[in-house]
Amino acid sequence: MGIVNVTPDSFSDGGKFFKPEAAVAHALQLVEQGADILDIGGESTRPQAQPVSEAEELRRVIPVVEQLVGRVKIPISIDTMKPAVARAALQAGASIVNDVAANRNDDAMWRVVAESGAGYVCMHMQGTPQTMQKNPTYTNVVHEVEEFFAERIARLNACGVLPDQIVLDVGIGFGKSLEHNLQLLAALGSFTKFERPLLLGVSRKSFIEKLLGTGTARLPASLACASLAVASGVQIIRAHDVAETVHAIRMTEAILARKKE
Ligand code: 7PJ
Repeated sequence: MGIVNVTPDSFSDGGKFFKPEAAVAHALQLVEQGADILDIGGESTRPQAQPVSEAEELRRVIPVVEQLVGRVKIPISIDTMKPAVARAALQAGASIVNDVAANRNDDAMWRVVAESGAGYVCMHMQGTPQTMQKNPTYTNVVHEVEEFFAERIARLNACGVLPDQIVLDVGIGFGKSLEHNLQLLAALGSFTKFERPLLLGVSRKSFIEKLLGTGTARLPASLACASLAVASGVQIIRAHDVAETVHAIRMTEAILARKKE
């Protein structure tokens, strides 16, 4: 899943692809590099990012979705916390809703997903982007994320979202300390028990520098996580560096295919 940020303030490539034409050109480049899904986002969810109005988010992402739909064959995902943005993007031809705010309480987003039959990425977050990194606290982060998935799958089903529509994501960096992130990465295999595809987003995230030191290049460690994730049963890797990530995944898969049972 290649990341297409249409934002002026995303932490890693903020501003670069803010104009629709630039975002579309970047997305097409990610397709050439081997992306199987494009994830279009118009609101930064980095810690303490300022919320974006619905009108502004629609203005950012809908032209990009519209232009890509006619030009790429792969599925387009909309990275949004807003039901109205999800609905408009699906109407424009997107087919997956990537919901980092799946810990919400109201069901408006889920009704949009149920009505459309779209794919739905259910990501775990403790808190909100504004508060999540203040003091993330868990008794057992792996168990708590598992409980969250079980509870959300039941709630989604009650809203008419079928199990087949759901992808699960532990939400690395969303209300998690370095230790929490590492424990979740070590336990990725345990989330396969839900028998749903797993998605992982680690690309260029700040926990890498927390472990390895400030100023460390983030790509090598991102690739290490991607490889480990694939070996643990994760099917979708959300990445900025698509060419490099595809190579890391292909190598991992080639080795896994030769593993003796
Ligand atoms: C994730 C995401 C993630 C999913 C972002 C960033 C922050 N969506 N959107 N999973 N991260 N599903 O790219 O670092 O981990 S935005």
